[in-house]
Amino acid sequence: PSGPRAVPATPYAFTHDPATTALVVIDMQRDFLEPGGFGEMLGNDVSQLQRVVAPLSATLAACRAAGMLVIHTREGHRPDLSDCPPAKLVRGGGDTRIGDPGPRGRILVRGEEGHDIVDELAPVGDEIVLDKPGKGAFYATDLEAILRNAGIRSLVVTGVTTEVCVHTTVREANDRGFECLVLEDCCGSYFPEFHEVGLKMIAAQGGIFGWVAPSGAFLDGLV
Ligand code: TIU
Repeated sequence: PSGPRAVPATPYAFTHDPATTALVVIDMQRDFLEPGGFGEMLGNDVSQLQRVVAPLSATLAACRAAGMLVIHTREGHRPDLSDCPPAKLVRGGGDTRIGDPGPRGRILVRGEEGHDIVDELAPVGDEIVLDKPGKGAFYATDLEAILRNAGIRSLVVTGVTTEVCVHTTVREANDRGFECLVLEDCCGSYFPEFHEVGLKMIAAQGGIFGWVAPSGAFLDGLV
């Protein structure tokens, strides 16, 4: 089918048209999902994020088949770290820092293996890959221009981590007038309780900055 459809969601149905909806996949990088990267450097158990890969892979395939705009983001910095705020560079307190060598190359640096997206979710064809220096995908990027030029009104937001880059991006998008549906099983956190409460914060107060649904509810209405 074509045209608008309603996805059963919290706090109420999310109405969108796939022709004006983009799938946004946030930071599904080795640096966050695999040992030896930025996520582990910060003291996290990176295995917590693995459960996101399978449902997100299925969602990505369905959105591609539906002809939706797909945008992948990656958090990271220029090799000379000139776009990394000193405050971010020193944060974390560990021995290893952004830019230091790791098992998959320099940590959180563009062009390194660890910085790239995991194989299962690799971009295909002309899908947009957007490099961002911060947590939000709108900060210091051309994301807003890309979305407006493509006539996008709604975002289906996925990726990691729920309460950091996903939340920041959804807040930024909401303030810019985009309607956001967050797929609960397609995002994840190193802290299960932050994931749960992070999702609640989005949909509370009548959907204060978005909607939340399982990917199945979104995919059921897509094809
Ligand atoms: N540390 C953490 O939870 N997240 C990040 O640093 N970046 C993203 O969420 N992508």
